[in-house]
Amino acid sequence: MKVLILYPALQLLNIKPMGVSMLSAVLKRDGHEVMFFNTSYYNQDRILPCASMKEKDIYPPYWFKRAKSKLPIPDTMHIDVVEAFNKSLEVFQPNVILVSTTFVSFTLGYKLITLSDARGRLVIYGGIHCTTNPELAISNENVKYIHLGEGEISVPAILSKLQANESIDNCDNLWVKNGSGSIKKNKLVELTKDLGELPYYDFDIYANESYYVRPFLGNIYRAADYSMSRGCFKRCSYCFYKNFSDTYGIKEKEIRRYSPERAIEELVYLKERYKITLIKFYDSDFLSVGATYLDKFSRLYKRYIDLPNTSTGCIDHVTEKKAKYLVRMGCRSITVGLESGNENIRKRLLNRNYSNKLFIERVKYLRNVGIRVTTANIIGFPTETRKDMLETMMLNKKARVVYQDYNIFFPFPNLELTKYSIEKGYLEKDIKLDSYIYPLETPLKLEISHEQMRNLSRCARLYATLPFFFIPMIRYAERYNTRDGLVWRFLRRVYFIKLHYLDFAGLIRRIRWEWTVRKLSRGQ
Ligand code: B12
Ligand code: SF4
Repeated sequence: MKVLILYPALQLLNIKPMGVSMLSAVLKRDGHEVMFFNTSYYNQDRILPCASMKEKDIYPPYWFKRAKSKLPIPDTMHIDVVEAFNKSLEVFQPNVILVSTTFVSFTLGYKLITLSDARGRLVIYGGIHCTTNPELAISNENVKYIHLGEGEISVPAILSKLQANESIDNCDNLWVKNGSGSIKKNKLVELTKDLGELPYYDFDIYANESYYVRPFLGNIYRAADYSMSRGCFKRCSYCFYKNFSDTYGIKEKEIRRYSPERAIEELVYLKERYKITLIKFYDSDFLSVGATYLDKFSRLYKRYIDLPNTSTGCIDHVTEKKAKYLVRMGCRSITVGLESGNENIRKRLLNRNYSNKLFIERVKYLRNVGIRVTTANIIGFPTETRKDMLETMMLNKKARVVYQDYNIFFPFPNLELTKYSIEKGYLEKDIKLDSYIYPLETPLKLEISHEQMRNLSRCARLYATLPFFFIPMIRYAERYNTRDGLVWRFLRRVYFIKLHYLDFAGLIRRIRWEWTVRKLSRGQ
């Protein structure tokens, strides 16, 4: 059968989505033909949900100038996405269209399907949004099929029904809307127990060079996006994983993982087939891996892969031992989700139980072996004040975090923290969330105004990175300067000079890294 996978990504996103790479691999293993369509490589004006997005105000480009200039931009950016999609449909003539969605991308995908010639075709929506918010997803007019949960077992079963010209209305993991509007909710299949049974990720669908090219620590690499686990030890109140694990009855500390040998086997394959020079591990929490596993994995990695890599994880899972193993496997940088620097908010609201002291100590473990630490932060949680938000920046500063991202909290429907926000009056119950731009706008009613929060978020990296004597100027830029203001532009320039040209910390990091490698090779 011919399957078109639609990935309705918003921004120019040069990732290879892992769910899609896996679905494609599973489908090809069963002899199906796959075409991939990514909206983010086209002009999206016709499908963007609100005006400010059309004005290209989605992500603050002023921070990315330097990096962007090095990335190849696909030459399709001027083409209308609906036209391009119609052309793909005409050329490929798919039997079924699979739309892979998160909350933000669902609206884009739905609009594209509605405006395009796909309207009359068989369309199945799936992915994280449909799994977390099935009721909301299927309530849209013209959505007949949605898929919940993982697709490795259920999607091949759906395809074989289609191939045999049989109805798919009884297939596991599917919710089906009938003509009368009633919904048939089929049962969920169990999750794949042994990840080792899965095929290798399929990157053949990513023909454009932009999917591979990544700037990293001043160099350009060909990157593979990889994950060797499913699941997470944590149950953060703002994350889909809490709902997912409740649905499947997954216990805490239960993570499905490839064996070290299986992961290495696949990485060797990917490295050779796609001429990979950098691995990006996108596991929910790469650091949750045990020390014994990491010891073995890092030895095999050093022997058979030996490529620089970067990963994401939770800081409380770092130990001194694991930090050394990470260096052995060539890890140069780790992104940790700090989210809030206020201990009380982190523990009480977010379900993240560690202290600021522990955060600083564990960042130090990584810094001591020469691994760069970057953080993902969120401001604008319910109850949060400007002072709390500043604490996040100050904790980053205190822990000497090299680089940080700051998003404004967005209450994805059906999550614990969203329900809390409604219950406590921070969020209206029936608010239309997709008219707010994620992650730049908040639908929450907070003590701090929306504009003030956006200004603070614009200045957040300055607060966290520049020396203390700049603080009065930053405060001025936050209060009185727009992003074209003179003081703001001056500070931004100082920030870039510090980050890129006066990077003494980077120099020390490199020396520490080499030192650790030497110590490890001497068996210390
Ligand atoms: C890794 C990750 C990323 C990586 C992705 C790297 C990559 N190359 O894929 C990066 C950092 C780039 C990223 C970016 C973003 N992410 Co993210 N990310 C995750 C994370 C940790 C894992 C997702 C994953 O890959 N899972 C493994 C794959 C195999 O599963 P999967 O995608 O769900 O696919 C399976 C099924 O869903 C199903 N399936 C998928 N699509 C379809 C379609 C059909 C038709 C069918 C039948 C089945 C099906 O089959 C697949 C195989 O089993 C999750 C949290 C978590 N623990 O899951 C957040 C998460 C998905 N991210 C989230 C968000 C918000 C984002 C961003 C918007 C953040 C930002 N500030 O920009 C962007 C958006 C990217 C986009 N265009 O959509 C949210 C989404 C919330 C929501 N309700 O929508 C999550 C859930 C975290 C959270 N806060 O709850 N993310
Ligand atoms: S640590 Fe990350 S993936 Fe795990 S529950 Fe929290 S936000 Fe979700």
